[in-house]
Amino acid sequence: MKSKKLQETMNNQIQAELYSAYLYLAMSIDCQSKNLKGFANWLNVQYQEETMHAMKLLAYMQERGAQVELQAIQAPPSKFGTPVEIFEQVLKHELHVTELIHNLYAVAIEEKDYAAQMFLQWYVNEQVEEEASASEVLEKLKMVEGNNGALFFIDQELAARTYTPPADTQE
Ligand code: OFO
Repeated sequence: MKSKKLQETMNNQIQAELYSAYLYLAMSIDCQSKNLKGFANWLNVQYQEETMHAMKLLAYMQERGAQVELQAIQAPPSKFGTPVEIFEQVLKHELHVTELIHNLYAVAIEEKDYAAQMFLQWYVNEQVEEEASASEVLEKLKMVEGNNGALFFIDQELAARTYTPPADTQE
């Protein structure tokens, strides 16, 4: 990969994905401590997805002979509030990550790196799903706010989520 700017922006994105992983892991720990085990599971799966997002970028950079430089990852908060507040933060964070991905894609265009553009389309699509899954849970939670019985059922539903690595990252 020739462009230093693109390498730098990809390195920044690896950091952002690892921070996302860290953030969702912290949210998962917070939910577990509140006995919201299904929420904790959903967020733990999200943590695994984010780690995969970082590793997929890292492997791509290595494949292209780019210089991978890992950066410091800041500590996430440890308390996130109610389930509605948690998912508001998840959605807000995903909207922010979408902006970062769009910016990275724009750099690949600016630097005329056509291969990177093809590769990054996966992330552009993935962000559509990331936003949709966060919104779906948030909307459900808003509908049942204050109803603990309904919250229990949502918790059970979220307990069923499992992590499936994308086909190209499976061994
Ligand atoms: Fe990696 O998509 Fe969420 O942050």
